[in-house]
Amino acid sequence: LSGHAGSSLSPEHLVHCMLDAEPPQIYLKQQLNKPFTEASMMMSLTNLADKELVFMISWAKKIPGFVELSLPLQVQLLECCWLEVLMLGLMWRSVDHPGKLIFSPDLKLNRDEGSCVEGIMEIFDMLLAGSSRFRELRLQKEEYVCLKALILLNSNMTSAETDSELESRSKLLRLLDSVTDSLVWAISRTGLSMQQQSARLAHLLMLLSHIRHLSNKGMEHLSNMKRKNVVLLYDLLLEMLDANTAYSSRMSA
Ligand code: AOE
Repeated sequence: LSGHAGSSLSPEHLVHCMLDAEPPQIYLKQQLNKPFTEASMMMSLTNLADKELVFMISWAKKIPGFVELSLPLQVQLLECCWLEVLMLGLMWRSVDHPGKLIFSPDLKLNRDEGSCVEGIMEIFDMLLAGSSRFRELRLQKEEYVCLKALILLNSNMTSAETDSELESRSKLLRLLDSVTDSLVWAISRTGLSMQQQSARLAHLLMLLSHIRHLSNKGMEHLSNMKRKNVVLLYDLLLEMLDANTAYSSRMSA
């Protein structure tokens, strides 16, 4: 029997599937007049994230073995990791644009543009630092798709397990192993010495802890934004009435 999860996918084939599962580029198609206000920037970002989350669900389902996990586990994994996955995607899109965050082809922001949203520059700086690190490491797309799947599959390692979830959990662990094999395979293509390959694996995996930290900071920031809702909602309503742009009700719920 092969050691790979669910099926007998080779590491190379799994990487191929994950490349195929990549979500499309998203355009905002709403040209808000710069300069941004706090409300208009948050509205654009929320609008973008809303669209991305729809594609994220399709992405997850295309990762071989994911839909074989129990539905509650699938939901739990996505709930835990969505901001990390968005952030890794953002860093990847920004990797060739030092000092800029490429949220979408029509929403490219530099750190100073974050000054209109309270507390966002600190997050921008951490995102830019992550992106620089990937640039420094010359992250390959094959490695990137493995890291993103690892974030998804590793996101709820701390959550309590029940007996009914034991089977799903062992499936999950096998899936994690096969994505890890894929990452090792992707690294092996770089033509580095064995020792350098091990060091690269360590560096890439250590970046995941930075991304988890960033996601926690981002969540904190988002909930602070939500607390300021009274002000924000008023501004949002004003702008909506003015520009007639659609926005998600989630931020104001
Ligand atoms: C990062 C990458 C990206 O592609 C888009 C965005 C947009 C907003 C950004 C964030 C980011 C980076 C961190 C920022 C944040 C705004 C403030 C924060 C800069 O500091 C994120 C906008 C998020 C809008 C909230 C949407 C609600 C999502 C709820 C998700 C959920 O509850 N479930 C169950 C997940 C469903 C899984 C698919």
